[in-house]
Amino acid sequence: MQLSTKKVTHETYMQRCLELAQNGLRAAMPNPSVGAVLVHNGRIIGEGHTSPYGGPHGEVNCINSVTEADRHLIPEAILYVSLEPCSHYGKTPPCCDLIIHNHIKNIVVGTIDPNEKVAGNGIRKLREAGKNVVVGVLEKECREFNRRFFTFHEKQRPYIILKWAESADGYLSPLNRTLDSSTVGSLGDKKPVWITNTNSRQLVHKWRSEETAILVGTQTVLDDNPQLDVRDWNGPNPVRIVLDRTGKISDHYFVKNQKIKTIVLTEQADLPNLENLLYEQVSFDDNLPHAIATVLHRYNLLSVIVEGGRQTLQTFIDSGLWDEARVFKGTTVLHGGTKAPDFEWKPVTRQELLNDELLIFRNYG
Ligand code: AOF
Ligand code: ZN
Repeated sequence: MQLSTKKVTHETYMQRCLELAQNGLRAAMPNPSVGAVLVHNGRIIGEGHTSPYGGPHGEVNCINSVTEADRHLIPEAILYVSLEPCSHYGKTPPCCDLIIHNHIKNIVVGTIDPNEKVAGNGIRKLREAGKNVVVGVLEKECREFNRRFFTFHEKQRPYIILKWAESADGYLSPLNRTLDSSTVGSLGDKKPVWITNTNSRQLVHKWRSEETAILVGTQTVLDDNPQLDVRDWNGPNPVRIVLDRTGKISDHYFVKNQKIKTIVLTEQADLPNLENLLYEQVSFDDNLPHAIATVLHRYNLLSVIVEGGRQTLQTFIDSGLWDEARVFKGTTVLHGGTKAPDFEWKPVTRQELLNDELLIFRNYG
C-alpha cells in the first residue's frame, strides 16, 4: 500500500486513531473505544470512533463521515483502525462485512481483539476476502489505551486501580480524627481529614468518572462518610462497591442513599435487593480480592478504583491482584495515625502537582 510522500507513516495515522478513540473511551464501556481513519493518497477522507455503548463501532462512524464527493475514493483508501474489526453479530453487524461491502482493499490494524467472539477471526475474514491486512502498528499503545478492556477479556476480571493519599510521614489519617464514628445512620457533621489539596481531590473525581466502579471497605464508610461520586468533575458516576462482611453498615446513610447504583459485598445470606442496591454474598477469606473481581466481572464492570481504607488496600496489594496504583504524597505531617499500606514498589512516574506529589505504579504481572 502506498503512503504519501510526506514524512507520514502508518504510526502517524494510528496515533490519530487513538486520539479519536480517546473521545469515546468511557462512554463505550464495557466495549472498547476504537478509532478509525480513512486515508486516500495522504489525505484523510474519513474519521470516527466508537459511539456510546450499544451504538455504531468506530469503522462505521469513519466510513459514514466521508463526504458524498469523496465516497468514490473509499475503495482506494487505506483504513486505519486501532482494534481488529469485529467479525460477529453483537449489538451491531460485523465491521468486516462493512469493509468488504465498501471494497476497501488495504487495512492497517493496531492490535487483535481479545474478545473470544473476535480474537483473530476479523483479520482472517478480511484476508479470506482478499484484503491486504497489516497487523500490529502501535500495538503496545493500542493495548495500553484499551487496557481495561484487554484485562477484562484476557484475565476475566476488571482492571484494578488502587488509590490512596499519604502524609509526608506516611500516614493515611491522623490518630485523633475530627470525625465522630458514632454518627452512623445519618450524614451527621462528619468530615474526612484531607491529606491532599483541592486540586488533587478534583483529579480523583476525574479518575472516578473514568472507571466503571469504585470500591471501599466498611471502615472507610464509618470514618469518612464518603459519597464516592464525581461532584467535582463532569462525567458518569461509577457503580459503588462496598465491603460489609457482617452487615455493620446496613443502616448507614451511605448504603441507604440510593441515588447511585451500589453493590454491597457481604457474608450475610439472601439480603433482598432494592432498585439501586444489590447484595452479593462472598466469603471474606484469603481469596477475597479474587471473589470481588469475579463478582465485578459478572456485572460487566470493566474497571474498579479501590479507594481504601488501609485494610482493603493491603488485601489487594498482598494478593498481587492490582494493575495500577496512584499514590498522592502530601506535604502535611501527621506524627502518627493509620499507616499507609506496606507497599514495596518503584513508581513508573512521579509528577509534581501544586502541593502534592503523584506517584504512579504499574503491575504488569
Ligand atoms: C470494532 N469496532 O469500534 C468496537 C469493537 O455488542 P457490539 O456489537 O457493540 O460488539 C462489541 C464487541 O465488538 C466488543 O466486545 C469488541 O470485541 C468489539 N468492539 N469492534 O470493530 C469498534 N468497539
Ligand atoms: Zn465492529
